[in-house]
Amino acid sequence: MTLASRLNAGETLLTAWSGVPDALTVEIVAAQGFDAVTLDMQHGGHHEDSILRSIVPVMRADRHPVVRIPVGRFEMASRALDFGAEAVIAPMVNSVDEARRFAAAMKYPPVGERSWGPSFAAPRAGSKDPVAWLRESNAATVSFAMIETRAALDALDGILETPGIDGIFVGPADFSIAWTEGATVDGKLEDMMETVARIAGRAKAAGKHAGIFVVNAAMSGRFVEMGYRFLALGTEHRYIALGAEHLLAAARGSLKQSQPPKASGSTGY
Ligand code: 3PY
Ligand code: MG
Repeated sequence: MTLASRLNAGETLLTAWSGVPDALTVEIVAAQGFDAVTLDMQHGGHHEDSILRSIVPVMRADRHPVVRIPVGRFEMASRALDFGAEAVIAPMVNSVDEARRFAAAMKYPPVGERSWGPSFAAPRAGSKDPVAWLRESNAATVSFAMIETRAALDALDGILETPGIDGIFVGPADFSIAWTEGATVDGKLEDMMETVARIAGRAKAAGKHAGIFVVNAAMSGRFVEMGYRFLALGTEHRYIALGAEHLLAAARGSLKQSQPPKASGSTGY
């Protein structure tokens, strides 16, 4: 099943968020039980070469490869798809014009202007039929436009109506900066949650997917209730820190339990 077909079926999918630009690290992340792995070129260290190589362990682990491109680098969206990504997340899509340019890079004609050349993607997917690839790719790929500014919120309905845009993805950290006019950064900010819920509602009404970066994993259920179905949890820094914290707490707890009782002060003589 493709990421697109699972989202279309209404499944809730959890994606890992990778910023360490190494296929060996991505291989470890892909083995952890997420449904997808998102390789981050915006704030993470991923670059063209690491994307090209890191998609392989994601596919081998039977996870969906997703790429977040840097701001405005829509040509990289086409390249990510040509390398085998199933979905692309474009940050800071603040206008209908930007949404159109993103969609143009994501979809083959007649919807968009994506140029032909799935030179890695087709063999990696085992496809030998170029016409079938052309026919099926537009529906099999997912374009997520990030909503993370007030301008994007104002343009939301136009972005959602743009042909070739399959969904929106909320960046709550940037959105909180916009919401508070630069006073704070807090992706959990209660004050903006009603609007975050409304964004998912408007996506649903437009027949499009809604995704969000989840800063506090315990809020995941609340986001699903709002209508979000593609939830990102990350990053490797966090996975390593949480794993180390867990192991050290277990080890230190067991050390305390196995300490011999404190000496009573008696010398025993
Ligand atoms: C944000 O929260 O602004 C993001 O872009 C998530 O990575
Ligand atoms: Mg952001």
